[in-house]
Amino acid sequence: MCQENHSNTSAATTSAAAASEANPGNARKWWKEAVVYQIYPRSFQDSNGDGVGDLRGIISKLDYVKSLGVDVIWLNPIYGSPNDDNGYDISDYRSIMKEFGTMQDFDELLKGMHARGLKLVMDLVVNHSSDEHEWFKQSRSSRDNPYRNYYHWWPAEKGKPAHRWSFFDVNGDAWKLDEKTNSYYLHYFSQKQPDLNWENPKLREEIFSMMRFWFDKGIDGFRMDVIPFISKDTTFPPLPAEYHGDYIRYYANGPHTHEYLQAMNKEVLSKYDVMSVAEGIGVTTADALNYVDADRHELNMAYHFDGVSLGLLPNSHKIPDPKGYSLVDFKNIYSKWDAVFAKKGWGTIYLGNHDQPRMTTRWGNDAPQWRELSSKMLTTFLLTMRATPYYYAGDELGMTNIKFDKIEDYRDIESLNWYKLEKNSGGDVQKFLEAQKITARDNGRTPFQWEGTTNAGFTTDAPWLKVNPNYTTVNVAAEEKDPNSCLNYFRKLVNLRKSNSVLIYGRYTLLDKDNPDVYAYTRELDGKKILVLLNFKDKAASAATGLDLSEAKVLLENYATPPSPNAALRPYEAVVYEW
Ligand code: TEU
Ligand code: CA
Repeated sequence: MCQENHSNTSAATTSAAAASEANPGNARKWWKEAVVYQIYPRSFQDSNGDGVGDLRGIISKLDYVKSLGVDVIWLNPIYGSPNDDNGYDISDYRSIMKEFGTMQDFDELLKGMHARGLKLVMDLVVNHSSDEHEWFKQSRSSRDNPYRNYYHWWPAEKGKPAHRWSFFDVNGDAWKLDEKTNSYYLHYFSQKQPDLNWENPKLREEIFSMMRFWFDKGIDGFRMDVIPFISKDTTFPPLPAEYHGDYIRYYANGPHTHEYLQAMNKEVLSKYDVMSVAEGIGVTTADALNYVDADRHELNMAYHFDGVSLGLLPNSHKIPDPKGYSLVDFKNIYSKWDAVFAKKGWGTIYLGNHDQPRMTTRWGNDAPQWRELSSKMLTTFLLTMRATPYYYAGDELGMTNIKFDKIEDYRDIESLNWYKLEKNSGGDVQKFLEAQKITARDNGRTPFQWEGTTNAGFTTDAPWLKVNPNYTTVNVAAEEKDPNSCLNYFRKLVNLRKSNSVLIYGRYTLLDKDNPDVYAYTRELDGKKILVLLNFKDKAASAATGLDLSEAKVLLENYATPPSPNAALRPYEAVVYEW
């Protein structure tokens, strides 16, 4: 639900609107024209009845994925891992996690994707490895082991190193004392995810060699996990005052990040026709082009966190603001990011992924009467902006948060450790659990809902994470039969985007910027003009676009009956006009 809240960033919108006098001639690339569909392998389809999704399960669903009209599949990590963080703790970068299958299964999956004209982007998780990786086993065994400097160590006799904040540690402490060599090692994430030392050229070469291994197998790109964090000032000074306690910003501004990414591009990426996208944590509009300006020969795209962080209380464990979020702020954020890439670089756009709750719950309205309409409205936003859409599997069905009541139902280390941290520090665990119903990552990781049968057709065994009870109505089988379903709306919208390059490359202009209910914007290219109207509220609302729509043509609309051009928009109404 969103709440009116006039922010003081309207000036930014004006400059953003002015600045987005885009150079529609941005160089055309396949990855700019693609729709990316993200599959969380653990939750997509279980082929062998162990309750965990796997590669053969994905193989069995490739025709479904193809039927969506998408072009690229982003697969979350499938490498050898003890799954402390569901595969984001890699113990063998050149093998397939045993729960997910074998390298032969992978080869068949890749072949099946390519045979259908689908590209595969894998997850590159190289800020850290698992503590069960051979490198770390060697590194921690002695101070003079050849692998010692593959990680960041601090000899205990020098005293405790300056504080570093950890995302997942139950004490928020990113330094762990390792008895064997009486030294601390650094882990921005869990204790089982030690940070790799990118200042070591041997480690960099190991990573580049591993990347070549996968590119030589034929994959089409990498999504790069927390890649802005890879370079560290290894003197580990106290957090510089100018960061005002913002560790994430400090982590993202390491001394050699861009040097290493330029080396990665020169030595690996530039040798293949592949795409690269940074998980741009800690990256702001001020430094985004440093990563994706094509003239810098680093990466192609980055995704930001400004949008998905909106409406959360600051310095909290993702506690939603009781006032909800301001649509005016939402519009400003996505408008300013469009302006960043008006002339150089290229943007991405997403609302859902494996780290996010379901977009319909977080940004729309998952009440039964509004679920479908608001889901289609949000999908319209994602597929009509000037950026490559990263669309999360299940959102095409209008899947929603499962909203667990008990901590015992959670599996995500983030929720489990934050709960312990709250409990140990005397925090309000009930308030935390209430907030997790809206923002916890596990809400986006519940099994994909294929059918209205047991476990939604995801598995024949007990699923690793509970299935949302609404699977009986929210599922592929039911939605295939309904021409007005979220699923079929998604297909129409993908087709609309891909058959109208104005929706890909066209200049974006925000209209009626202070409207607290409606997001209105135009896209223009070579004389083609599109108007998108999105009512983000559960009530009628109008937009002052200043445009004469009497001759406008409705290209797509999320209600069964056509809109009245001069009447107010109906609740959660989305309309795409050509005018
Ligand atoms: O995410 C980075 C990250 O910080 C997220 O965990 C997210 O910002 C966090 O949930 C905010 O509370 C990447 C991966 O996408 C995530 O799944 C991993 O857990 C993390 O890195 C460590 O690899
Ligand atoms: Ca399985």
